[in-house]
Amino acid sequence: MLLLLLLLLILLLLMLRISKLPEKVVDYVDKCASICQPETVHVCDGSQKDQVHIFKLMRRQGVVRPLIKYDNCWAARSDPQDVARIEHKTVTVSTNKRMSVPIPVDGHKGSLGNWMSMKDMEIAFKNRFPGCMRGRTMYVIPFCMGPYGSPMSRIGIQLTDSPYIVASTYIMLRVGSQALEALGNGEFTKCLHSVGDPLPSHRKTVNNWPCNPEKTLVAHIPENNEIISFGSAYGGNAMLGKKCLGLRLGSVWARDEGWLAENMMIVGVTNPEGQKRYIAAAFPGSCGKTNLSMLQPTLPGYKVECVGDDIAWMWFDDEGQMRAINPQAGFFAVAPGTSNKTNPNAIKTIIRNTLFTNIAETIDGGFYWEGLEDEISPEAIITSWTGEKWHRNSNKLAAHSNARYCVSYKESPILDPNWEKPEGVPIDAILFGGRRPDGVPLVVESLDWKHGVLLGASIKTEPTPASEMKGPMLHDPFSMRPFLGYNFGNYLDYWFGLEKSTTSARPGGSKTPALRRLPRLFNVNFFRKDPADGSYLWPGYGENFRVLDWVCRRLEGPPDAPGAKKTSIGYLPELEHFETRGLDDKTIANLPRMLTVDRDFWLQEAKELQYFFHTQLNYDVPSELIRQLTAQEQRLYYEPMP
Ligand code: SPV
Ligand code: MN
Repeated sequence: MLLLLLLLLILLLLMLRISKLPEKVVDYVDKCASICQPETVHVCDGSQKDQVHIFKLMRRQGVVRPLIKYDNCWAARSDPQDVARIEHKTVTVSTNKRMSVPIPVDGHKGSLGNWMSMKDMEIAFKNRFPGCMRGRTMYVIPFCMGPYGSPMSRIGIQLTDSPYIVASTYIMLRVGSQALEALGNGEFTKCLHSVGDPLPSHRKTVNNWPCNPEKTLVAHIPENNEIISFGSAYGGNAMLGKKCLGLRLGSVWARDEGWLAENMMIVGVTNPEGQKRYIAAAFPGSCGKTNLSMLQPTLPGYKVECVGDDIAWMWFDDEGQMRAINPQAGFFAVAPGTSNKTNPNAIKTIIRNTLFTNIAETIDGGFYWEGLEDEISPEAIITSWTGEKWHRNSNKLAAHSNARYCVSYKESPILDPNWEKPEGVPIDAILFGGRRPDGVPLVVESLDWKHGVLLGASIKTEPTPASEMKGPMLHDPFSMRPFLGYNFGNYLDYWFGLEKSTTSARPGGSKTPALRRLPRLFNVNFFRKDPADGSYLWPGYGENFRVLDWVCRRLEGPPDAPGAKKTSIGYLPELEHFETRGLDDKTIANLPRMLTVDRDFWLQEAKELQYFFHTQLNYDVPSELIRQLTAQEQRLYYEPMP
């Protein structure tokens, strides 16, 4: 009897907490709770108290350990089977396959997205979710993507049984009561996540990191405004606001409503005269997007400030100016390679209030990973990400190559003062790029908008540790290959079409025609190698600022203004207009090689791109894309080389 009363009391308390939620949210929570059967439900209110509670709980459960060298920093180790985004188990679910993915030419495997039918999704759901949270707590995370008060911002409700995901989402997004206030009676994205390991566990839990790699599935259903994820607690598989809502659903809304949801960082660049420009850049993973967003310029008197390192939501305002907000509020960035040399601002950011995953640790409670060799004593005692004693001559990585730090933007010493402005920041240039050891110049400006879309569509790179993809150079158009929520051919057409459209379109925006002032489009390559010895021709990191400087100076005049030479592949910097003050002699000697057109390379590249677009996009290849590619090939054949 006493037990029954106690149970009733707990139920009443739970209902009271849940009843603070809007009715639609309560319905969603009720429905999912009755399927997943968690032991309890916990609503994340956004308070400091709630965040402290989650970390205490994780510590008690052995999910995190404190890194005592710093202030409120924590380290988690995942199950080694759950360390990255699982692209082949990431799907878009829709009633019509071609709406979601292009159908490749017979005999070719599609590489631009995976599709699942509604029916198969229903089966997959029934096979995974009933009872999946037994013995665990279901957390209700109301979150806002984008600054509060921005007409661009979106609300989601994530349900999850992973305290680690609660803690990470608290850092990455705007979470809690304020998100509920912003929601009011409006629509929200339903985000259901489970690690897929009900208690008692059916499998051996490793590192106190429950997961279910055999049954992992990350599904997006744009028609239902819904995301469903099972089996993984890792980053983009499990923080459903991030790539799932921010890009995959975001790109569908963007197409329907006339804006852009892109895999881009955003920075403000100020010159010594105080003139400021904002630039966005789309690079695939591990190409230095985060480093560029926090760059410490080597040129004196200049300043770079960070608006975003990962995702940009962009639109044209009523004056025709492109504007951008960062829908996220935290970094979830690759740790290895981050050091005082490569990214001093990141190191300053991650010594407080940071959650690390799969890093190595020093015995005095510090972080360690590949790239920090010169910043730590050779005698330091290090434990690797797998919990083993580690030495420099161990033949293993100390940290996992996709080890991450998760920290709020508020900790960044170079946060842009406008980063949370509801009206966003004005974008005047967009950079594309990847890791290209051969042929691709350090920087090139597109001949015009359509040629710029070709540059974006042609992004290729070496595979990143953030995905499970391995192998040679990968095509990653607009760096959106793993992140687009609809047919890639239609997406490229949409980009081409932005040039024509004159109406500013955004949710709640004016529909009066205004001529769009299109941002200028560039391709950059900081990873060119010397074929003779495989060494990089360009020093990278802080020196990449020289490229931003050239881009900013280009924005002061039309594309054919002095400072660049027109070539068949776009406008290349004239050497004397490229800032080389303070650059080392070897790099100065390498520059001409990095700023010329390698005709043979580009002719070969044209063939390879044609093959890729034709086989992958097939019926959905935009005619304009083929026109641009053919025109470039013709120019390479017939135009004199400068
Ligand atoms: C990326 O892979 O681009 C990320 C990390 O930002 S994840 O959240 O895992 O997608
Ligand atoms: Mn990313």
